[in-house]
Amino acid sequence: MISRRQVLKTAGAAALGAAGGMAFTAARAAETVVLPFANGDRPLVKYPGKRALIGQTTRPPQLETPFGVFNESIITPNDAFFVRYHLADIPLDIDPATYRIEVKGLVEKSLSLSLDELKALHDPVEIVAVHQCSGNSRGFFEPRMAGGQLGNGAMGNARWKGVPLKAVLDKAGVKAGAVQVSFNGLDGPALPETPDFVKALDIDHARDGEVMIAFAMNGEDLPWLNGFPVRLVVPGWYGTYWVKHLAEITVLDKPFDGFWMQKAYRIPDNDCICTEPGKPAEKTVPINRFNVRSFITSIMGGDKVQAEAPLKLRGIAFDGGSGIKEVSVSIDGGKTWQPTTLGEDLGKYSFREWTATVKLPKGEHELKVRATSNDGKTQPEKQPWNPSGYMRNVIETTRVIAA
Ligand SMILES: Nc1nc2c(c(=O)[nH]1)N[C@H]1C(S)=C(S)[C@@H](COP(=O)(O)O)O[C@H]1N2
Ligand SMILES: [Mo]
Repeated sequence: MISRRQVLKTAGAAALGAAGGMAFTAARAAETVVLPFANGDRPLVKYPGKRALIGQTTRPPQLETPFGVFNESIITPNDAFFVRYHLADIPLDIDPATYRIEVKGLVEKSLSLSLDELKALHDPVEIVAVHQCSGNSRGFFEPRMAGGQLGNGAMGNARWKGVPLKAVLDKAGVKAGAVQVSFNGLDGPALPETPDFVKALDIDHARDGEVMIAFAMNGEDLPWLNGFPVRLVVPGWYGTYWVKHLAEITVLDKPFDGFWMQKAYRIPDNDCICTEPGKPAEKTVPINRFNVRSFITSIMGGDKVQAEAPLKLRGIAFDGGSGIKEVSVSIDGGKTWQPTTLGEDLGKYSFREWTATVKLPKGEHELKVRATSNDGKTQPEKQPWNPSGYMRNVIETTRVIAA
């Protein structure tokens, strides 16, 4: 329960005072991990409320989920969920008793909602949904580009619980002429020149009844680093819209003109969502829905398996909300494909488990997995390139040795 004042405490490490807010160092675990690309060495770091995760940056904290976690369960545990921030001045002291969410702009009546008032607006709704950073898997692009060199761990699947954003907007009364709604969290830039992190959705999207102000994740309060006490959940859309520590909602009569919508998080406006490697896009649009992806989780590249024996393969697939229709695997580098069995359906926005049993002759093998979604989309054999390294969804290859 959210009741008392909560402060993010550092575990096993000293908190350091710094200009522009409290920076904190996390305990560094003894181990390191190597992501499978050049310069892939990463420390494992332990933050409050988190198990040891792959450290990408420390100020602000950015953590990636070790890939093995996705084989533990279809729901990603809160303490293993990835963390991404843009701005160094993250909130370190939040009092849920005095927390307020402002709703303003083109509305009949501006609101300043306490957490209790928010919860009283509507019966809680729940949705299982994948949350994924636009730059998930960026480190695998060739040629490489600037940005966080992420492996495949900037994603996770959780059961989110909250209040539909629509209920909040209806309470305020959206006026005619509304075009977009912008969302701002409590974090801010360390330097005044840096633009604050603010995102926006079209008014119809914001009122679709699915976009949610979430206050719980997998049956618990949101972890601090995942947006305590409330965050936006935008099912099927990239994580950049899932504003954490949500404090300000503004209804606008024109498209939001802030940096993080107009300059950042944009993709080439063409069918392949691609450019010639190294070239900028002529025309761009804001990034939006996930494309379809799938992974083998039960074995990792380089693993040794038993030859000529039944080998159970398992993994996950997801897309931007049409749901997974089928998943196929190949044990011969993509020449032939065989069907897999889909697991329990937790909803069209969730990870979907798949399993298959294969038999490998002695030698080295390239295992591949390919998902098709209900809207008929599938994964490409060759990854199209884009300047920001977003939306990677190439058919994944796992190399194993059968002996
Ligand atoms: N307040 C705030 N919300 C934010 C961000 C941020 O920098 N500040 N980053 C966004 C991006 S790009 C991603 S991928 C997700 C990451 O959410 P997580 O840290 O819970 O994994 O938060 C989104 N919401
Ligand atoms: Mo992101």
